[in-house]
Amino acid sequence: MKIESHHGFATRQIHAGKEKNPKGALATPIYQTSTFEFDSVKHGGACFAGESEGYIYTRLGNPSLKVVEKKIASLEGGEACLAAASGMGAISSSLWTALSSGDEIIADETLYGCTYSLLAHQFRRFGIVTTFCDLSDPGNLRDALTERTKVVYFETPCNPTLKIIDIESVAGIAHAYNPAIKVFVDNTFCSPYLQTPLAAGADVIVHSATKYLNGHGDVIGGFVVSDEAFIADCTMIGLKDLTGAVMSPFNAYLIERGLKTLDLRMEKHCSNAEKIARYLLGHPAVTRVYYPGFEDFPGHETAKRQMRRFGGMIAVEFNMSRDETAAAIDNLELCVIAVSLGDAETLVEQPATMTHSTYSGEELKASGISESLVRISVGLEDAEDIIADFERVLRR
Ligand code: LCS
Repeated sequence: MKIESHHGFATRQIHAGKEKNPKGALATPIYQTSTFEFDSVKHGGACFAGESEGYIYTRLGNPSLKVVEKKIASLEGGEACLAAASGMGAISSSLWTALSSGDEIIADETLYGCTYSLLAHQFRRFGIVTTFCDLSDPGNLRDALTERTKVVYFETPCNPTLKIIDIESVAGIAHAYNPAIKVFVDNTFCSPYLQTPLAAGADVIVHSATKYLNGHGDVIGGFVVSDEAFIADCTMIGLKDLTGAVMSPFNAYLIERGLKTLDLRMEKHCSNAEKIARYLLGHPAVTRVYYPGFEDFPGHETAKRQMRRFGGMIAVEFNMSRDETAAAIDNLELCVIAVSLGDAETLVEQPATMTHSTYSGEELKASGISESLVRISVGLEDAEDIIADFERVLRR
């Protein structure tokens, strides 16, 4: 049966992209092959010339990857998708494709640490300059745009402070200034179940599939979603020549498997996060809770408009120093001290010490990331047990 855009999210997360395979297997086979046999030299030549559709070599395409790419494109409402070896592979393959020496990026100042490092430090070595500003006030974008701006880049909610950026406003301002500007949104924290940035006017979506999309903590992967032409360039230039960051067929299989339960997992992540955020807010040892679901959280109204629910991520500050906070959370027993997010297990980390250690002390301050901040990726356990784990630690 052909799966179309009018089918519901759950139907698409299970069936979209699937192809009937020759042996009739229900699950997508893992095409664990680096290269593909041609019928003849002539056939091989036609494949290379783009005159025949056959597969050539897994860095250029593979049936296991194709299925999951089509599924993600369907869920995000995009024309096409490219799988990559990691979220950073997706980000670098797509940005290298969009940019040349002399171009400028405007990015929000609160980003995942390695994305920040790429934009703030690495691109600079190749003559690409990033201007950082607070895009939660879209007016700041107007002041930052120049004739050289090629890309506007942000996450929403931002890692790790969950700051909300209005996708429609930012894309509107960027495109009014220059329709050729590509607005990139990193949709990792939401997954397409909670938010579809292309529908709000963005041009390119990047994902770390390591997180909610796979959802089981056993894969590193990424995706780029956009129009056919840009994805073709990302494939044939960004990934093929510049980064080589190809996803393995086995990881494509695991992600496709994880995606079949994305909506169910996201609902539970969101419900659990809601309960834990409320518990933390009422605790005397807690000085601040960052959670977009609270009515007084800046950006709450925008979050309500552009997200289906408020997500599974929380950040929190306690009435303790950075070191005291670290010592306290070391005593958690059920929750795991680990980076990454979106897994079944509740993962707790200190961004200033771990995921955002690429920021200097001053940069952390400018981005609103306090040094004692703790980030919680709320898992799929029983909320009562997660709360009991924090309660035991905070009572000390
Ligand atoms: N984008 C966001 C928003 C991320 O949080 C991460 C990784 C990436 C991109 C990069 O994806 P990767 O290459 O790791 O698949 N974030 C991590 C985090 O917060 N903890 O550990 C990794």
